[in-house]
Amino acid sequence: MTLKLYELVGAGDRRFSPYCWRARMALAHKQLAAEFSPCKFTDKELIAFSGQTKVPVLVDGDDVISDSWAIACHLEDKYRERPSLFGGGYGRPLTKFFNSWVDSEINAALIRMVARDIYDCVHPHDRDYFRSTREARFGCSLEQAQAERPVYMERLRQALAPVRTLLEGQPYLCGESPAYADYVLFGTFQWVRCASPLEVLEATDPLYSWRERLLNAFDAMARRHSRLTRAA
Ligand SMILES: N[C@@H](CCC(=O)N[C@@H](CS)C(=O)NCC(=O)O)C(=O)O
Repeated sequence: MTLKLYELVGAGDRRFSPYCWRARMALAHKQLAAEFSPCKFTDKELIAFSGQTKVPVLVDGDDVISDSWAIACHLEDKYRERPSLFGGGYGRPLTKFFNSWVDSEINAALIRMVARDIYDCVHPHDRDYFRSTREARFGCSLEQAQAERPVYMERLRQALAPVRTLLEGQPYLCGESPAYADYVLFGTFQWVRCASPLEVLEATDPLYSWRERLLNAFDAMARRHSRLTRAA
């Protein structure tokens, strides 16, 4: 039975959602083929069967799963014989903590830094929706949010310090090979890479080399996608 992942699509077929990238990388890790079904922000009717309004949504036979964390747990539990996303034991709760930390500390800072750039890359039919919902959330215009970039860049640099220290001693957050915690944070960098010209990592940063390794993973799946927006 083919798995189907509903994922966000922008102008020019860009796939830039950080949460959809988590699901894509998790599927690749589990060596599962899937059909990818594009869904604009305003295509709410396409995913109404899932009982909520956000992507990613995974359809796996009779199972319909929304939320990237729930999708990762579903894949781990249903495909136990395949490479593990969490590594067993306390790997899952610790990864859940990391998932929440990335959402609240990293993604929340980054969205303000690239909100105006994302506006340019969402599908033209989604632009008004994106602007009105995000400006209501930020309490200011997309342009004002993005103008605060230096403040949030510094906040991001400080927040990522422990991750940087870890990557000075090992190639992936999960050790010698990547697993779900790597995909959680990678989704964030892939989001920025696909949606904005902003380079948030310097070439000397251990996070930069880590991101390069993940761009090359699974036959360079993520690198091929970011070619839509970047030369590399
Ligand atoms: N906690 C959810 C967040 C999913 C989410 O926010 N998805 C965005 C796309 S990046 C979305 O569908 N937004 C719909 C909207 O803003 O209307 C997850 O981890 O999957």
